[in-house]
Amino acid sequence: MDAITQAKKAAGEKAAALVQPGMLVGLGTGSTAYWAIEKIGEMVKGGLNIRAVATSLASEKQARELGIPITSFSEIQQLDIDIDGADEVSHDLQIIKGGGGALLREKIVAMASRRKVIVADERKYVKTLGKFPLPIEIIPFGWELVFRAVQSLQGAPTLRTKDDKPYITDNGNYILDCAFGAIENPEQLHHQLKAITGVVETGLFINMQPTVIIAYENGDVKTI
Ligand code: ABF
Repeated sequence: MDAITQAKKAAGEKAAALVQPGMLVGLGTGSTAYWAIEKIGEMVKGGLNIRAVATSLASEKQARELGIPITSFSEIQQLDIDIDGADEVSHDLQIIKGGGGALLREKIVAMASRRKVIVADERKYVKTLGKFPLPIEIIPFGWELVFRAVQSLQGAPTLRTKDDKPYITDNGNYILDCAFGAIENPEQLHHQLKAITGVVETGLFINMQPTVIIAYENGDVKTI
């Protein structure tokens, strides 16, 4: 296992250790959250009694295969803890997510969680957001209008594709990856984007006061 994967695994497992009996847990998406779900699966096999809501069909499949009981917001009102990855985490704990295409369900789950835990390897921990192109989820109808509106905000958008066709999210929407460059005021940009008709959600997770677990290739794991 290479050093980055070992770091992701360490971060995911440290987050999983925060899960207590009886908790309602949000399960994130991506290769770091993957390790938290694996560890939680082991804990469930060992008798831990929890229920979970997954942030993607992929994470739900992984959880079910591990025997993690899955619930939904038709049965519960709030989650106790959400463990998820990130594409960038700024030093003032603002976050870009969505590289994995799951930003909408991730934000719904995060907003429904009392405690948000972000797990990431050191490469994701940055001074200022924006080196990673900001993903935004948009409605397919009239996507070209949203594309042009993002261009007018200097967002240099790209329609995300898969197998030469538009990438379709678990919710049936498209994603624009927007290269704004350094994002000095993420909250302002988030609201500017949300004001565009056809934008469903942005990958800017702002002012969520997350617990952030950063794992380093040298084996250190830091909780912020
Ligand atoms: C998901 O995890 C996405 O929001 C984010 O893009 C991704 C990070 O991926 P990884 O953990 O695989 O680096 O939450």
